[in-house]
Amino acid sequence: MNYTLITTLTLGFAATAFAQVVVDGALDAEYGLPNAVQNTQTAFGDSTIGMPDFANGSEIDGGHSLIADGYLYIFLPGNLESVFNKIDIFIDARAGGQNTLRADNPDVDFDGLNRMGDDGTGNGLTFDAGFEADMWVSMTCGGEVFATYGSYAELHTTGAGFGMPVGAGTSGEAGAIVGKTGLTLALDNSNIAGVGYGEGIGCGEGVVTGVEVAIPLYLFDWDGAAGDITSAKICAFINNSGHDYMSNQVIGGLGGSVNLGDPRNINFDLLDGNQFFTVGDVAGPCPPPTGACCLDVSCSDLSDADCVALGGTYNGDGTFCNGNPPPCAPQPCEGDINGDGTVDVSDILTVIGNWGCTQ
Ligand SMILES: [Ca+2]
Ligand SMILES: [Ca+2]
Ligand SMILES: [Ca+2]
Ligand SMILES: [Ca+2]
Repeated sequence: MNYTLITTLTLGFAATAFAQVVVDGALDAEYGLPNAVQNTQTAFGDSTIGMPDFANGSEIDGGHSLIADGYLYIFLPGNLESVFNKIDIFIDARAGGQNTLRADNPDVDFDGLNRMGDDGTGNGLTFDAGFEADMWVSMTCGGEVFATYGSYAELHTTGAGFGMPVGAGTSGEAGAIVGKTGLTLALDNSNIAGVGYGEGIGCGEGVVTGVEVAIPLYLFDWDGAAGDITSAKICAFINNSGHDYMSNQVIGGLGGSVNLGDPRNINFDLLDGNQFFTVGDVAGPCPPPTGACCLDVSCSDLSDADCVALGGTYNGDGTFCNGNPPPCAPQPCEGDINGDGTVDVSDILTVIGNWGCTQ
């Protein structure tokens, strides 16, 4: 085999390298500024491992998108915990579709898509008004030998579209999942920055690794009626392994929130702000964690010094101006019966002195 032929074959099989964007789980310059930035800490764990494959937490720190070369590229910085957490991505890119997920969509990923749909009682995951999803793409990862898996399905207005597993992979460009349709997914789980653990206000700015997807635009045109796709709306969130417990990692963000729970009971239209972003959007700055320690907002991202810098007034006795303990306040000792800050013999004597007492 001569060199020219080897080169041709190599290029021919480098299916994850597109003209502009490399689908590898890392941010490309072509994406430009983020369309959305996460504003909520993650209650699904803050990953600290820093490896491209395994992660011990999930978060979506922002959203980037680009339409070029016949593809819709989506880049979602953050982490996907390698316990088969799911990232569910819904795309509204053509007329029609589903504002509330139906129950007769394709059975893909152990029927995980329909697990989010109407169970026959009139529920079903509902998007913001005007967002009518036309496609679902999902990725998961885990296993003793690390692997990633992708799924996708069409979401027809009347249900019963086409769907299929996209395939399996690992991490980075070499581990990208390249489907028979050309749909490509990649993961780089290296991030240890972005939002921290919690349910309060967070900031996902500056994260450059995560989940990356390239969707050939022709996949939206199953009936010849899609027309030119010049923009698309994207809603993405982290879900648990059965697609049946949504985290608080939704993009656009929730502005501080607990995990949302069963997806089929969620109506994004009832939640503040847009739980989606649009190609071409420019994200605003992260919300300042204004007076976090004085507003009863969870502030696990903040040190005592941060809280003082934000205007909190430390009283010097373990409390802030509104009586809240600072985030790093020492916790009461278990066994400190008399509350003097020390577990010692006086606590035992207190117990003995009350021996036999019944309420
Ligand atoms: Ca990339
Ligand atoms: Ca649509
Ligand atoms: Ca993080
Ligand atoms: Ca909303």
